[in-house]
Amino acid sequence: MSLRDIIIHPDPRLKKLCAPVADITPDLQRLADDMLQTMYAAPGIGLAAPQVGELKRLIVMDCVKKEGDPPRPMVLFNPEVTWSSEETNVYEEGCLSIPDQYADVERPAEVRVSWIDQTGTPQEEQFDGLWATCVQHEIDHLNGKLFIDYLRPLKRQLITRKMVKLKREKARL
Ligand code: K1U
Ligand code: ZN
Repeated sequence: MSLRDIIIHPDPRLKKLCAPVADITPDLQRLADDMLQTMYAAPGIGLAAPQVGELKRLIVMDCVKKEGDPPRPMVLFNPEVTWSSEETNVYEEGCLSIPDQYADVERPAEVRVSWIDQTGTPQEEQFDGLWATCVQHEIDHLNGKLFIDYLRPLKRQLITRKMVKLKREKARL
């Protein structure tokens, strides 16, 4: 297993539609393991393949919050929202590709999601709370959408300018 570099916005790879995965090959299983390790190290509660430069429909997440509760690392290939609740939730979201920036985003409070797991088995589950927010945030990444795309243009531009400055400073080091 190895840590992958997380791509920082703005970057054209974060705006692309990712391709579905055909078979769960050993290379894809390794990518999923690397992504989980990268997510836990960041630390984060989710990560999508395009954030590490792989334009494939793969996300990982673990939204277990309570200290002492066992971790629940999840690997989702080709995740699809099959049902969304009318009821919505507002959650202050962050993104590992947009460090230190947070904003309220409104999304369906509950979603049902189908996917293929790491063994190639189809799965379907209903998510609520932080899990629902996170899985929608990660699936958005697979469609080239970032949480700042839900914000007013002025706020989005402000955050993007801050990220351009951050990337320039990092490149100088
Ligand atoms: O996709 C990502 O960039 C990961 C992102 C997921 C996410 C966070 C909040 C709402 C929706 C989706 C993160 O993990 S940002 C870091 C974060 O939220 C966190 C980090 C440490 C402990 C708890 C949360
Ligand atoms: Zn994100």
